[in-house]
Amino acid sequence: MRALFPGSFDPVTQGHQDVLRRAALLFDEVVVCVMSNPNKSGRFPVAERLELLRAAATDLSNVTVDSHTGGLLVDYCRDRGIDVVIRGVRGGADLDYELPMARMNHELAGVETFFIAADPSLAHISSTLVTTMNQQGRVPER
Ligand code: COD
Repeated sequence: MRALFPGSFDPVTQGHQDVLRRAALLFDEVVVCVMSNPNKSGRFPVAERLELLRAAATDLSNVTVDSHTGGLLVDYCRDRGIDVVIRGVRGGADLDYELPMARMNHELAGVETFFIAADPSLAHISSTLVTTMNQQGRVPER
């Protein structure tokens, strides 16, 4: 079965990579796709996000990298015969955000959402935190 892991990936983090690696073990094919979240103003150009994603996915042979910045996620799925969307869940706030989208994607196109629980050691990592640390020239010790 083919699955889509959509995100802003602005930039891709260890948390995203962990979800991607675990999804790649479960599904025949995973498309990881940079999409635009209207609630977030982009930090990195899409081309740069794609480059970082490709580097993160080099050792995952069943993963392909793509971008889609116009139209709905369900249209992307429908056009490519994708029935499952993968999302990572760090905690309750993620679920509150994800559940209405999951229900809507199912209602609109029968697309199911597969939730992967964040690794507790990576659950605090976000693109925003990583960017702030990098801007300050700081690298986490582990
Ligand atoms: N550990 C585990 N999972 C994590 C971690 C972590 N440390 N950090 C992030 N994640 C998960 C997130 O919960 C999410 O599931 C996924 O990784 C991607 O995260 P982000 O922050 O890069 O991406 P989002 O959440 O901003 O997603 C952007 C989308 C556009 C995909 C989303 O907003 C969406 O699906 N919108 C629906 C509207 C639509 O159809 N858009 C289409 C635009 S073309």
